Amino acid sequence: MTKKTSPLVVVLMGSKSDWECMRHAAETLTRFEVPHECKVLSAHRTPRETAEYVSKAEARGVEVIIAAAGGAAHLAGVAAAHTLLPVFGVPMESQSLKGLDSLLSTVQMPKGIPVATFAIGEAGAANAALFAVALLALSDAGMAKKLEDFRRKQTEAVLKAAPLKL
Ligand code: RP5
Repeated sequence: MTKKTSPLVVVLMGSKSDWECMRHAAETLTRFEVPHECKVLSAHRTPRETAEYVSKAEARGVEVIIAAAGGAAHLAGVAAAHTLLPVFGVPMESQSLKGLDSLLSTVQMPKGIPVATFAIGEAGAANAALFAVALLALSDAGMAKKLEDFRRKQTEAVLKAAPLKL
């Protein structure tokens, strides 16, 4: 977390083994000074604790839940079932199917309980955080300015790069 204020965004992950990837979400939130909390809870290994934690998030002032899991990745869907908050799913790359299993498990939510699903792995982790920033920026002019600056610098970096010799 960047500051000792209550978290606006939760980065939930199914296992400690997801952290190496999900730190890209946390680092992005830190860069934008978004108060956040990172938590390991599993839909199948700690089902009761997951339900309890997610159910209480909105009352704590959380506005977005980012949920990452791999394999039969039901964490984001389970989280979404226990809250009205927007849930962003990040599929983790898995050993056997390279994250295709995680992607399909996360994205293919039946009608009624949505999970906004991002790309597999690091890009998804960072983009889920950027999307959370965009959502917060709708009601926070300071955040909108930071996002604008980030986009501008990103564009400048591409344009400044040395031309490739093709
Ligand atoms: C999922 O199972 C986790 O989200 C993780 O991506 C995957 C493997 O977990 P570990 O066996 O490494 O704890 O629940």
